Amino acid sequence: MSFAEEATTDVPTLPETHSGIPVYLLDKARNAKAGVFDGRTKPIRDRQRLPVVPQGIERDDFLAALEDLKAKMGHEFVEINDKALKDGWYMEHPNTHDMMTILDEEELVASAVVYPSTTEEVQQIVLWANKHRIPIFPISMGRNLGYGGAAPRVRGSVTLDLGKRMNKILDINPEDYTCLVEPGVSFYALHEVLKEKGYDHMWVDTPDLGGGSILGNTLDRGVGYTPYGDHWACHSGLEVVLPTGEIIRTGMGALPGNNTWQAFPYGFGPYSDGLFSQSNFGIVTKMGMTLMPNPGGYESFMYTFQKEEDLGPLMEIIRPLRIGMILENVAQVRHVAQGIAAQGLPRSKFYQGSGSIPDEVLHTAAAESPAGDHTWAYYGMSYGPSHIRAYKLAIVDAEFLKIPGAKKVDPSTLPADDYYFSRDRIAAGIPDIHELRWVNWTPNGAHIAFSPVSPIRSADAMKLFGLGKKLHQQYGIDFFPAFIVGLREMHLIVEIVFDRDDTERKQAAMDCLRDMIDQAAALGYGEYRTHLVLMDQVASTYSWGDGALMKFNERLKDALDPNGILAPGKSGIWPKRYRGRGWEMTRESGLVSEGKGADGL
Ligand code: EUG
Repeated sequence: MSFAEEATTDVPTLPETHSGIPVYLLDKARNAKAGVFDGRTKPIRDRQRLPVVPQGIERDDFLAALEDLKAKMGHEFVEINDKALKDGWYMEHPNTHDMMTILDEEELVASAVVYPSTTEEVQQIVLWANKHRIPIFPISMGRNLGYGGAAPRVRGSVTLDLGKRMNKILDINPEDYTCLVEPGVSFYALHEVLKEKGYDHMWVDTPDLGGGSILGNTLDRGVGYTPYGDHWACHSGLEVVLPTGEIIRTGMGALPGNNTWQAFPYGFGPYSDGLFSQSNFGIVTKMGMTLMPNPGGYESFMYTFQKEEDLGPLMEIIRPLRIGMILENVAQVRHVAQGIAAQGLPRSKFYQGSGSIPDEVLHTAAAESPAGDHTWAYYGMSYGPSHIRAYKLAIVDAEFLKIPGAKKVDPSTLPADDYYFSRDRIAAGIPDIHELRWVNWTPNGAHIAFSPVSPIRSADAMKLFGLGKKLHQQYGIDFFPAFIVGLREMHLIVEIVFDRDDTERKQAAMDCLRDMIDQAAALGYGEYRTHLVLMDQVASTYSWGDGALMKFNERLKDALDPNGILAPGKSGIWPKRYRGRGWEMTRESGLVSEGKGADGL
């Protein structure tokens, strides 16, 4: 199928497929799809690097092992990845590779994909991997876009697509406001089921795009935008298959017959859940999640600020209000550049030059946009009945308007498809697909994120903003920063949008990312999450005490996964068999992801 043919198929919906779009977003998704395929020039290419066999096993042994796996799982539930790589798009994404690849597209690819249907089948796969010493890489739904998508870190790993057949909402407790989900339940899906069941007293917190797995996003410590936006902090209880095949339940889940697994996250003894977050120490097959009570009313607000330097004083205003819960939700402070790009038009409509798009061009475009010219926009929401909101909103208004030139945007002046209304829905727990629009900025648009954490302070915001801007200009990349304000910290998310068929621009993006990571670390900032290709570098910045934390992680890895089969290299944690063989990706290793072999094979 050519991409032109792909473009004509309709968008899959829920519940027709677990990863589909809810019907209320179908038209929006169709438009998004048309936009994506309009800007696509990258052909579907024949594979150059077949067969894909993980290092350390002979091809024939590997094929025999796959036959063994098929016999265990059923032939139809094991697929060899030897066809042309189709990138698809957000709603029809691949599980074989990173659809937004920053490397050569055949670098980070699975050798095969297996579809387990139960925790016991996951256990069988793990035992199989140990027997044959084959690296496996679990994904929930594979939408970790900007951080590697569905791709494994080690080329030729066998991907466990958990979500395809493990996508049940196992429990919803309308009294405790909790649920228990499998890996294949998306934010879209849970939101739909809550509606269907008439549970409008409970909200699910959603990220910008709702197609991701709740379990996967939470394990990766992703964010959403209600007061429950820190997903990891809101989860309660895991079921995990360890790399040697044992199954455990954490927290209260360890107590047979308990009814508090989703209500009390800690249980008794060491709190183990953290070991399974952003790690390669286990495969999570069930997760408890808390749901937010419907606050009985809500109201979005948007303020704009004129100058780049307004960011500093704005942060000083936000911090006490946020910690004091007058600002109640995880808000975004967005740069106008991303606001312009979120209109969904290609960059060429605004500017044809090379180098970073000039500020004047952005301001000219902003002046013509419904919200008017600005540099920063704060999107927030106030919750509760109107008299409660009025109290909080008056404080926010008085404080924000202390910044000269600050404006409160009147939503009634905005068109119905304005980005504002997407933020409004998301902060009210209604998942959307609007955010995708800015990938149309370049042909074959893809994105990769730089995501450092800092306190909510003027000095920190200005340092990180300045560093990012300088390096983007140096590499001729458009700068899309957005601050996501947690409670006492913020995640700066810088999305580099690139043409994934343009080798030179991909190299520039990589160089810029590597410089940003190093220079931020030199100032004391580290990333909360990163792309597969940057994990070694980011892990190396967390080096206090002569790398004591990584040594600890490696000890755990060796104890829990002696054969080093589970997601080798994830978060920079390499099993013993791989260490000292050049598997780490660094500036020097360039765009090569593989080392030389694995010990004992
Ligand atoms: C966003 C994107 C992220 C992330 C947090 C928030 C939002 C973008 C790609 O990574 O980690 C608008």
